[in-house]
Amino acid sequence: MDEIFMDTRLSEISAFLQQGRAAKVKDCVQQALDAGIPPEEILEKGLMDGMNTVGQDFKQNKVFVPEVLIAARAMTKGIEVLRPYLVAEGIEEKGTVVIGTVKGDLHDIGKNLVHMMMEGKGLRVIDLGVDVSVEQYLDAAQEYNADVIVCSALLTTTMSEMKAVMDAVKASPLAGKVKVMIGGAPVTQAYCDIIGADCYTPDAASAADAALAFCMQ
Ligand code: B1M
Repeated sequence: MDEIFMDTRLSEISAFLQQGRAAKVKDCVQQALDAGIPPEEILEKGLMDGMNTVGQDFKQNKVFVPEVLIAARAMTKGIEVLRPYLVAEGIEEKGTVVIGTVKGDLHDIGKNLVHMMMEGKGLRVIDLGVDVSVEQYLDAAQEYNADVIVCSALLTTTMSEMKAVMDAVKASPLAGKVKVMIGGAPVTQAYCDIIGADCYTPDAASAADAALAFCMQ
């Protein structure tokens, strides 16, 4: 494929996302797919590129919460179009994952991507949504006989909830049976080591690989 053509299409998606133009983002993502641009490229160089720019602008007070929210909605619309291309349908389930964004945290775009990539690997994903308490993670893990609990956090102020989940799992009958994976923009391998979680991954694709590996153990 012509690289200039591809870069132009992806820059267009990024720009429309930054402007919060959901319908345009949706159309452009579909057009890019129809033109044969790989879904992973559309996700990373189109949608995520746009959202990263919005994040930087937000940090520098160039845009504010309403604009960020509108951009986030546009991103969700774009991801909806990509979903069938990223998730393989009708494959045998290889394990069960309970996922959620930790208590106090309402960011869900990254968590939804992790969800989608894990489904794409043939995992059954129980999504508890956002603002998930320690008890909700543990109850769901028990109810669905989960292999893995996945915690996402986007705020430095909510990361400590991951330690609370870890401590609760260690003190419960799930200890040794369920793996706890953590991730999200402020989370690091060093933090994972400190709280004794089983795994940290920086992105959704590697989270899906790691969860699958735990389920196949
Ligand atoms: Co918020 N926000 N936000 N926000 N927001 C950030 C996170 C921030 C970094 C912006 C900034 O200052 N530059 C900042 C946090 C600062 C900090 O804590 N250090 C921030 C802030 C301050 C806030 C509020 C406090 C603002 C306010 O009200 N004054 C508020 C908090 C609300 C709350 O949660 N209680 C708030 C609100 C919002 C919106 C509601 C407007 C909206 C969220 C909408 C939604 O999610 N439905 C929003 C958004 C969109 C952002 C930014 C701009 C983008 C986040 C995003 O969706 N990125 C963000 C800035 C940024 O991150 N650049 C920001 C795209 C997404 C694909 O990436 O979620 O990182 P991400 O996921 C990645 C990886 O992290 C990883 O995989 C994904 C891709 O591969 N990953 C995992 C995620 N979870 C994983 C779990 C895993 C593994 C990997 O488990 C194994």
